[in-house]
Amino acid sequence: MTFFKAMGGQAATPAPPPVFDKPWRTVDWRGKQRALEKVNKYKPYTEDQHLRILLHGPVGAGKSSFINSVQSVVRSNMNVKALADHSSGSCFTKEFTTYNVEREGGDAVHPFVFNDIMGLSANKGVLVEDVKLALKGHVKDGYKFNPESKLSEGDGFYNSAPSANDRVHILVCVIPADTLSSINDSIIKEIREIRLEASRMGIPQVAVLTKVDMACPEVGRDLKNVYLSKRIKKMMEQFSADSGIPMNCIFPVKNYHEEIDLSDDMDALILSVLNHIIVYGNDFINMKLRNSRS
Ligand SMILES: Nc1nc2c(ncn2[C@@H]2O[C@H](COP(=O)(O)OP(=O)(O)O)[C@@H](O)[C@H]2O)c(=O)[nH]1
Ligand SMILES: [Mg+2]
Repeated sequence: MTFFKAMGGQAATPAPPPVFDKPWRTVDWRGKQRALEKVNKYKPYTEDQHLRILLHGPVGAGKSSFINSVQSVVRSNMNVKALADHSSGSCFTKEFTTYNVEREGGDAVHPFVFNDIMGLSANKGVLVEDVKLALKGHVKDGYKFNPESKLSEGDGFYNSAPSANDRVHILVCVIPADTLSSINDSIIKEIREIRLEASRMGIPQVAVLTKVDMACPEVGRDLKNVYLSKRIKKMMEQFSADSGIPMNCIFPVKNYHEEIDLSDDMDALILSVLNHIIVYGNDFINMKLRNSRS
């Protein structure tokens, strides 16, 4: 690496290194089993309750890949039901679908579910109004989002009496690190709008910054560099400022996309965000439960 360049006989200032001396957030890279146990032990307070996690974000951000990754990590087995779209740019996820996560062994499911909403995009994504309906639990499984008009109350897919299981307990914004800087302003505006609506309902929110392997060469080389990379930290700070999501609720991950075997480093980051999602989402479930009893 050339740190010094001769310029008119004078040495130029050395380029600052792309990494910090110490990681700015700690990750237990060897704590996979502990993190997995935490996920496995999770049980909502009431028996038939489950925690509904709604993912939203631009098309191609890695929402489907994130669900796939969670399913793989939690089962300790690569998930072959590939939901991810390989030709990014189009809206692959068109129907509102609830995804279960199987327990290891495959004979039972975890008490948390995902919904992967069709990507936001400047002109043909899901309407913000529909996302708001989904947050409240008004959108039934199988509904095909229509970018031109919102789901109306008379529609067969409109759930007029959502149960505690139908409503969303945590909103997860998924954004791609590699193309973050070129995300359209109108998409950022939509993300803010959805976030504000969720805040009004008291729904907690986190953001997942995907594709960190593609956004920084140091991270691409070794995922353990994720909290050493100045570039990734800067991206997270910028997104935090733009979206209003605090830094401590933003988590970088690398999703499974081309790997054929599980990797402990990838799992550590995926399980870290999943455990935070479960804790925040469960707090909201309990808050709702207290309110309904008082
Ligand atoms: N390198 C890399 N590629 C990813 C990652 N996450 C997703 N991808 C790829 O990005 C593309 C879009 O992902 P997808 O999950 O379909 O995005 P969605 O539209 O938000 O559901 C796919 O080709 C994935 O394989 C990641 O963390 N790193
Ligand atoms: Mg998708």
